[in-house]
Amino acid sequence: MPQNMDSTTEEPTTESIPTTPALERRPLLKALGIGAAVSLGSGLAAGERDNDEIHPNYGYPVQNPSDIPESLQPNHEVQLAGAESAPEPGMPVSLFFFDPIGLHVNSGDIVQFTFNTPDHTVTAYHEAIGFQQRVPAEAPPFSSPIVTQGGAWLYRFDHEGVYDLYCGPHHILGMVMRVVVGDVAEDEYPDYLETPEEIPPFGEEFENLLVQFSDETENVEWVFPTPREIFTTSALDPARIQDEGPVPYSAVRDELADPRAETTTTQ
Ligand SMILES: [Cu+2]
Repeated sequence: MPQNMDSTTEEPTTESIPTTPALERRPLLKALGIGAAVSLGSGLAAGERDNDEIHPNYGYPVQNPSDIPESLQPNHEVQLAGAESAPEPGMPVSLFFFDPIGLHVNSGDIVQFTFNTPDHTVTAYHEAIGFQQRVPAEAPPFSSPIVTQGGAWLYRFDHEGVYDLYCGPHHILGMVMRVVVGDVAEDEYPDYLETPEEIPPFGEEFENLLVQFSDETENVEWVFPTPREIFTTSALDPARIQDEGPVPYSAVRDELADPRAETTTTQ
């Protein structure tokens, strides 16, 4: 009996040898990329894109505007621009800006944002991104990546209303813009147009900080236009954007340079 037991336990150990090639097949499958092919077939993995779809959160970046497919040809274009000359005395110091800075589009229109200068984003004011939501309630939080210089980013504006946007790297320097989607009558204006105090002032914040940390900065003056100042110009009034079409950056800059010019006409 013990001999039989020994022979039965010995047999499987000798017979188990043929199973080793089966185990070695796994690295081979991996090397051939067969595992990867299976997951690709199950749909788009996170971060990949369908070539004809503008992602609701991340839009559609291209390294070169000539790479934009025929089905995504834009209806409008906005430049992400930088100042070409030194600012004149008395003018706000606008180093980077959207141009046009006010735009009227139809619901479903595609806007191409062209990165003429480096290091920008196109980002929605949204609670999920850390600011008061200043896009329609149905709009998701969205942002472009930092697209390479000369590239572009597409976004489709699907919801009627007012979209306030900013550039992440240059928000503090007043790089913001407004898009009005569809026909928005004055009695349909969103509540956030009534709360400009929720828009970062930056200037006041930084003046206060600088004074706190050094006596030498007591008389410091913030020379950049603040997002709050820009959004409250009459040039970016949603009715005016709808009536007059694209608002060039220069309209806002000129208004900020001499605010009395706007008020004297009404007095
Ligand atoms: Cu920027």
